[in-house]
Amino acid sequence: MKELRIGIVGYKFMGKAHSNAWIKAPRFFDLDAQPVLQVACGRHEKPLKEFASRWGWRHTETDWKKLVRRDDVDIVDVALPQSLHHDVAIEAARAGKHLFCEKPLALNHEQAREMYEEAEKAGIKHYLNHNYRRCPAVRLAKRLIDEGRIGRIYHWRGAYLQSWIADPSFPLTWHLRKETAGSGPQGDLNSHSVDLARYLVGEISSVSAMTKRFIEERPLPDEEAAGTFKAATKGTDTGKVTVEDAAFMLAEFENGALGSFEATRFAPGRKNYNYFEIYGSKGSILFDFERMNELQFYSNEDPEHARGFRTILATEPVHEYIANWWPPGHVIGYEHEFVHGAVDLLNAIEKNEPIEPNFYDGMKAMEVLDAGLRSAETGKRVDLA
Ligand code: SOE
Repeated sequence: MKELRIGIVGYKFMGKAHSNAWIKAPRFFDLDAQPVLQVACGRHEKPLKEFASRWGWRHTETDWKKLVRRDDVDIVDVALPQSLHHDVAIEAARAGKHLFCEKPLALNHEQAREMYEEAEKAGIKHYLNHNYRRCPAVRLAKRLIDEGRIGRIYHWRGAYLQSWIADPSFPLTWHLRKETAGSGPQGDLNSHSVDLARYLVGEISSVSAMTKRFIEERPLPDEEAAGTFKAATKGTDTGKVTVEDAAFMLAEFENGALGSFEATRFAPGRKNYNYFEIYGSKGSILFDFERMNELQFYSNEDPEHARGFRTILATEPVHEYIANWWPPGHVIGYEHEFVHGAVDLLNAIEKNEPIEPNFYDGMKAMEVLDAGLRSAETGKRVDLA
């Protein structure tokens, strides 16, 4: 069987999620090409070797420039902080490698546009991993919308709320510095919500936003313990936080719908509350990632005496991706979305078909997110081109 050899850059949270996806994809799905965990790349040799041996990567490389040029790599998997996406993805595209890239696509719209243009010029497949699009319940939401069951969409209401930096003693990790993260929850969390809103509702035409920073200074992190949710501090030195702590945005869509987006990492009790509601002329949809196997659906077409939100457990074989997993009611989880992304990219390469979201979607989302930050700065509504 044909092989598609992966070279992954990055070995932390996303490195693990992606490795698991490449391993599971051919076990649960019929593929025309077998993914091979060929090379893992990271700057620090010891943890890199441990990662490679735990997940079964055949080789290691400590310089990403060498990795992207290797003849034994067909797909470069960018599992890095966003400040590194631009350079790695562009070099990989120029070397003719297909791309599986973490979100948000880049630090800003300009970088994202360059990445999209280079990827298109190179003629490679480029996939941007907004994993929540590949949740079967979200696919069901899309299906209900496409079938016309929601009718004309009036409202998008999105909230992506977390709490992992609410403690002021949480250190100044890369997520809290503009040069490494680009922005705070606007890029980290609203990028997911904007992607879902573009997928389900349509293109956004203007935004108006407010952002807020609650904690100005934080202790410096212990470099070895830079893990996302439990990073440790070193000493008593502090540094300035340079991104927002919360970003709230209103939006108008090209089809006339109105939307709201709330993103914060200061919501105690909310762990990974990725939530949206869609209201239309014929019905409504509600999704809560922490109940990711379920979709709430209300239909005006139900008999009047039986109207009310119903909970659909999206674990039947008719629900996208599910037939490859377990029997009905045997629920799936976060990591399955990554497997679906890996499967879809491998198939897109083999069948030479398009895949979404891709760098175009990342560029469009980044345009909206940047416009939101500009609006927050100037206090004015910003129209998109
Ligand atoms: C941290 O906020 C984070 O890991 C995001 O970076 C991810 O994109 C999101 O899926 C979960 O939370």
